[in-house]
Amino acid sequence: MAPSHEKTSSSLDPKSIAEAIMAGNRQMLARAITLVESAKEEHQEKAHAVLDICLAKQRESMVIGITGSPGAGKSSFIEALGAEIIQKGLTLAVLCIDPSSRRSGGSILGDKARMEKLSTRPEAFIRPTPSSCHLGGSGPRTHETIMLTRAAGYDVILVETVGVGQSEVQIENMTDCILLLMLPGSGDELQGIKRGIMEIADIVCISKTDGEQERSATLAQADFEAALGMLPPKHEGRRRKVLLTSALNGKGIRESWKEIAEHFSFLRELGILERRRQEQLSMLLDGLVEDELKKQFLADPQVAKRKKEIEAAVQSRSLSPFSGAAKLVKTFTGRR
Ligand SMILES: Nc1nc2c(ncn2[C@@H]2O[C@H](COP(=O)(O)OP(=O)(O)O)[C@@H](O)[C@H]2O)c(=O)[nH]1
Ligand SMILES: [Mg+2]
Repeated sequence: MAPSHEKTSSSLDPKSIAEAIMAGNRQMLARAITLVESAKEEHQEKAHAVLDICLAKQRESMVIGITGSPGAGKSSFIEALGAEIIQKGLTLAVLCIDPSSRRSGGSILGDKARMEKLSTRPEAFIRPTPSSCHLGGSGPRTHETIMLTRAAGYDVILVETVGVGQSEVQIENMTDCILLLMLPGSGDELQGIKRGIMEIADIVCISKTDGEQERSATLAQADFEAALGMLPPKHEGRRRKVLLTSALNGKGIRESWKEIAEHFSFLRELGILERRRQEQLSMLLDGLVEDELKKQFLADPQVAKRKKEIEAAVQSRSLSPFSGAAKLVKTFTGRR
């Protein structure tokens, strides 16, 4: 028999895995995340069983999205902010779901290197973008990973993500606070920023405001404040701040944490935090049901066959897309 420390998550039952995670076993947490990210059905089933247990034991954890374009300085900012968080006596998990890391290959190492000090700290757990993304696996399953890290008891969970496209909505649905990192730029450049990402930000930090950038940064700060002022408030009664930061010399890092902590006090005092989390779970359920239904529908051979016929009928204008869609869905539901 293999010594117990060599036991892989695949040789353990879900209950043992969940208990090990909740007892603070980091290796087991890492393995469970791998299980969650696996595309294999048997792994998924097991992962779900682990999640069922873990969901009942969620720590309140502050879940914070750190978002911004590639190169904005997110990883470096997290390294600096992480040190501040640990100094406050809190434990920290960092989840990186930066899709640009995938595209450029080697930069996963880059991210880890940028969190060099943090990655050696026992208080910090760092999970870079999974390699399964390269291998055509399921890709990062951030919701599940957050649930596992919350069960593991981390006080703070930082999620590094590029704020582009669909991920905007996703990150909004799984975090309590979104910190947007922007490079110091002029008002003209500001026009190019997607409105969507500004709308979901709770805190804006202008990064790399050291050296030659120091002076232009103050202008950028005013521009960003003006831009935020034109947007409707994200939470009534809470003004969104724009801070000047530098991961290089530590400027604004303490203030950033202070702002995050204040944001959480605000959410807690008004009962928003708990309400949001309930909503997030419902939204997750809805989304998963939708995905599953779509998957089953599209995988159905009868549907595939009928779809061709209906499509041809629609294209030849002998059937409207409206009646066609109703017919096609009926092929699926009528048999159940
Ligand atoms: N001068 C300066 N450079 C920085 C700062 N933060 C990050 N950088 C540099 O900007 C580049 C991108 O940083 P990184 O943290 O990987 O950005 P990410 O892609 O958003 O995670 C790296 O070369 C960093 O060394 C900063 O505060 N000041
Ligand atoms: Mg990065």
